[in-house]
Amino acid sequence: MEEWNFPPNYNKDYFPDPNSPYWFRARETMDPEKRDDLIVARIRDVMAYAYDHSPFYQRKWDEAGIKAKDIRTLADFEEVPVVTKQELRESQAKNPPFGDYLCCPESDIHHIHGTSGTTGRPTAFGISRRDWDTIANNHARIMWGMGLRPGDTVFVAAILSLYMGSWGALIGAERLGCKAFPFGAGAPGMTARAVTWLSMMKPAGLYSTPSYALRLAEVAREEGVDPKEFGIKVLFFSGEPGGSIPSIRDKIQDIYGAKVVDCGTMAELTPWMHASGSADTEGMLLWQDIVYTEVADPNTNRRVPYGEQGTPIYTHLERTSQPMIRMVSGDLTHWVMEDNPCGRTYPRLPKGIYGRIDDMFQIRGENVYPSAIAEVLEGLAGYGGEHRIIISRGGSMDELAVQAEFDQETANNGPDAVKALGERVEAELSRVLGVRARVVMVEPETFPRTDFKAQRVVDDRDLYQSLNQKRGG
Ligand code: 8LH
Repeated sequence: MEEWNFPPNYNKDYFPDPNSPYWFRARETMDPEKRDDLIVARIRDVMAYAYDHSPFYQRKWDEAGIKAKDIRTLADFEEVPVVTKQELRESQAKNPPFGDYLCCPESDIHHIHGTSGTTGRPTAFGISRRDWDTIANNHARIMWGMGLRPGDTVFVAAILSLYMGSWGALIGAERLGCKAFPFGAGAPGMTARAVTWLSMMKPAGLYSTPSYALRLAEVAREEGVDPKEFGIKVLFFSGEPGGSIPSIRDKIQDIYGAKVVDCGTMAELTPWMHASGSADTEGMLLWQDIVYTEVADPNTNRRVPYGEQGTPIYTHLERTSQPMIRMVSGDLTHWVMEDNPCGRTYPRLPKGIYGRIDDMFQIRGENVYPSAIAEVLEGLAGYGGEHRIIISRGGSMDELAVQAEFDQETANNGPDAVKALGERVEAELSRVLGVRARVVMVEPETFPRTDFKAQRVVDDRDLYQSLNQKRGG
């Protein structure tokens, strides 16, 4: 089988037939049942390796009475306890800096990275030379599937410090034989400079968050440049919902005249592109031979049937420094198993990852996702590109308010046009979400834009409750 070994040891000189849409045809197109059998065997290898090298996994599995050799089916694997982010943080607090799930000697660590979160103890990633190469090979393979080819220029327009996303895109581009441009993002004036560099370099591929691609397009237009002039073929996005939300995806494809591919899971799971669309398949394919993904009931951590929704649980099949074995994401998605237009036989997330379960809120009994509100707004002509979602508790029930920008054209058409747009937004949100939202239309450019992942929810409920408690209410 095409370089499917554990521990992995990829041939750095390998390239597929230039006419093949697949990097590894057999691995990508095999009978899924046969793949599942191979995955079960690989899970045993990875578990035995992690048990031998990490007190963390020894403790966890001894307590659960589970041994690698007992895993004979994917259903058996569902008995293995999940790993949470909190456990990783605790392990690193007790065994600094990499935790007792580091499975290689510290002297093998080739790169240190870390989580980009701003609250609480960050998590450190210690990535061995072997894993660094494995990540690069996996990402090159998936980027080949997106249609990128050796010699293409790939422009990484995302923060290059504490964000694993940028590094994965960069090393994948390098392994693919591309001209990799680690441009970055986040410094003052950088977006305008990106416009200049994109016009000069005309990259085939651009990596960013979806929010930042929209921002970049706004700035390009302010600079008098049509984003189509960049000549981009593929925009590949990760980090937040957007790439699989039709109204957002189509808008960005239209602005740039390029194909959008959605990819990305979590920094801990790098190669995070293991959930990624391809040149011909929308949504996200689960490249199960790299990271085995279960979409599971968040209460039982057991797989839900195809067609249903749940939280992704991820298992590295190719990492050896900090392998994640049943790491629960806390995100929500739904999965299907259908024939994919690209011929790959992987399960798929047709609507991508909706967002974190924690980000979901309930308004009068309805579950509402911030990404669903973005989807509605992006689909309406006249929307100015940013919004805020405010959840408050006026009386006994939670209330939803949306502040949405109108665009310059609507502004030019006067107050009646703005009012009509507000009514359309309100009607559409109520139709799609099933709850009424109070909509306030605001001037173009009211809200700051992001260089990274959008943060749009303002939750006033705690404030309201604490005020109430102070009053003795
Ligand atoms: C997504 C998506 C997506 C991530 N659609 N939600 O993607 C690059 C990796 C490195 C990354 O973003 O990792 P990080 O910073 O640990 O964040 C993980 C979370 O980001 C993940 O749990 C999701 O909630 C979100 N996310 N890619 C929707 N394509």
